Amino acid sequence: MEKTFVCIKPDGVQRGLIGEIIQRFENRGLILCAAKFMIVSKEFAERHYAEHIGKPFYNGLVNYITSGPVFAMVWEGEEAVKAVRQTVGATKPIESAPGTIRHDFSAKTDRNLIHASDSVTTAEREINLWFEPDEIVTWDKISSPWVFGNNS
Ligand code: FUP
Repeated sequence: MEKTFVCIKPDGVQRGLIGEIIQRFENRGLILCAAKFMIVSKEFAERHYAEHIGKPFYNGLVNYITSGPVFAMVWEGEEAVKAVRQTVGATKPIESAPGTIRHDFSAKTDRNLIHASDSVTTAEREINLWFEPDEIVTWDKISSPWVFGNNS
């Protein structure tokens, strides 16, 4: 099954939304494989956001992600990258669909609460950046066949 990387940004942590966000992914039947509560250094933030270097919002973005603790996670499931992005919602909260995390809890792009990998390739890069292999737990969740099972 596919794995994806998710990070609850400092505003999500400060606003007490860790539990709510985890609940939404669990509700979809996704499987938690890794989790880490940490403060991101400037150097680490620059590696994570390397694709955005030079963009007008880059410095602010690095300041934002380093401004307090974050909660980093790996979630697994069929089409986990797409499923998580759908639950997270569009980058700009004002354009995100009702029912998504960004719609339901945020108001502007500078405080959009959460990061999620945008492709399988990005997910692999981000998981390897944020977690050591022995921090990732691959396990059989007994409810998974009731979520990801096939009728064949
Ligand atoms: P997303 O994948 O939805 O988190 O969005 P991007 O990877 O495109 O952007 C990463 C972060 O950069 C966003 F969460 C917020 C910030 N950003 C801006 O501040 N302004 C922009 O125009 C685009 C992104």
